[in-house]
Amino acid sequence: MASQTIEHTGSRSAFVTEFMHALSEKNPGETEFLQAVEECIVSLEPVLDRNPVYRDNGIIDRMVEPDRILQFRVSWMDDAGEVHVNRGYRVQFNNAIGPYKGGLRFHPSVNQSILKFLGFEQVFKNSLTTLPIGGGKGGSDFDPRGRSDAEVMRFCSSFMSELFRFIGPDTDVPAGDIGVGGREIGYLFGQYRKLTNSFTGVLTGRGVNWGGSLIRPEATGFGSVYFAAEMLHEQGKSMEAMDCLVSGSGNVAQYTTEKVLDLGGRVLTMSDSTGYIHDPEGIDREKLAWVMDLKNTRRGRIAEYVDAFPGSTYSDHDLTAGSSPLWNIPAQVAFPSATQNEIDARAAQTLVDNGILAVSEGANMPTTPEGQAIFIGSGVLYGPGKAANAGGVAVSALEMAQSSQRVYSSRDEVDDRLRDIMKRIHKVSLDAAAAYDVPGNYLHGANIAGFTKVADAMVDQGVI
Ligand code: NDP
Ligand code: 2IT
Repeated sequence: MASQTIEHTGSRSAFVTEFMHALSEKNPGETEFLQAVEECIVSLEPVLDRNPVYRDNGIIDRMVEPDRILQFRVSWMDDAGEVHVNRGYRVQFNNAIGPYKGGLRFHPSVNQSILKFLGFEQVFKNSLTTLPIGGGKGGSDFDPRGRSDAEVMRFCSSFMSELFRFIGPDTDVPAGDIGVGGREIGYLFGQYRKLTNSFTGVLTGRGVNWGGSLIRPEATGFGSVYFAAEMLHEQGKSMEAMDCLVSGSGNVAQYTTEKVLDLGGRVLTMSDSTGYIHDPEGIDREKLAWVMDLKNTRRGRIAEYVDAFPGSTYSDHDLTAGSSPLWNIPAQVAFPSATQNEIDARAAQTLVDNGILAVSEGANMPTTPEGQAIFIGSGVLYGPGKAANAGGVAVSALEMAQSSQRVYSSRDEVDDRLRDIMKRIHKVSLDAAAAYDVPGNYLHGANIAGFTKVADAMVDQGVI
């Protein structure tokens, strides 16, 4: 297995220490944002040393400051007539290589730090796709769980009544993320269309009858498995007969499971924020179809799986106390596909002790810095989120192109392009890692490759 090295917290260089100190003074309490930036700065220090033009142009200082952050009130009425007030955001991070592009997250944990970390990472991820899209992220602390369709519709209409003035098909193109799927994109698009009297590609992840691209719902999960398959291929292995752990049971987790089955692997687990299921026989296509109906139509909880499929077990997990015991189950490939920091050092060490070969991150920043160091130090094939889950936004960019041209591509055409894009991301990440003397280190490689294109565009376009 390729040797991988990483400097990490504890052995920070003077440059990283000084930079992070100044950044945390300026952004107090924004722990997720600071975590995302530190990871990149560690990767990028050798790039700055080798290319003085980036320091001369203040590229890093400019890249860690979003172009703008929009924050607004979202008022809406529930089915009982009670008024609720939530906070809405859009972080427009960087549009040096294309319109701001990135998802909307509706979850009670949403705050400025989380959206800044997601927006910052999106800039690098979108650059890696090779498509012309800048980075942004948005959302609200609204919790769609347990709300009726009518309540979700009223919330989305109110959210878009404010957001619409800041976005547009050539300006900023939101999409889904946690808590925002096809239903929410529909309500948001309907309100945008009404307010602007226009039908444009202002949101991606639309229904196929109203401008959406085939394969967009599948793209993040499919892409994450394609990335894992590429990493394994590099070592002369394949997904065939691999036992896999998947966390989450939402959009990314569902289509990760489908693609693992397509490639001959076996998925043993799925989860939600309250617990996880373990099915030692594997989640087959019939069981997956049941999960999709449960989560997407009936909007139920994963605990119900064990009633439908005897032989499986369900356990509650308390995620405030550390990572889920899901990661204690022996397997060869892990697909964290729920949320940030879901794999801590203890879970990473357990996965390593149990012989994990590869980790492909469907979620954004699901592994803590300590967990990353354990994976990389142990020679695990570690595919960081901004590379491994870039398939979703890549197909979003294809959807934007289809909308502009008013054409539609077939399922196979989009899937072929997705597979090619994931292969290319894998290759440029490996090439960048080799060029900076950290062969096989996908984390550094993805950060460096994603950075270079945006940084060069910023140099070309002057200090603005
Ligand atoms: P969904 O809302 O469809 O599903 C999210 C899943 O994760 C649910 O099972 C949810 O459980 C679980 N989850 C959410 N928050 C937490 C939490 N704090 N602790 C434990 N479990 C949690 O979202 P997606 O599948 O779209 O997103 C999953 C991850 O993938 C996120 O990190 C997202 O940023 C990332 N991603 C998504 C892309 C996309 O195209 N959708 C693209 C690239 C990355 P519960 O129902 O209990 O909340
Ligand atoms: O994190 C992500 O890349 C997404 N949530 C998808 C963004 C998009 O614009 O498709």
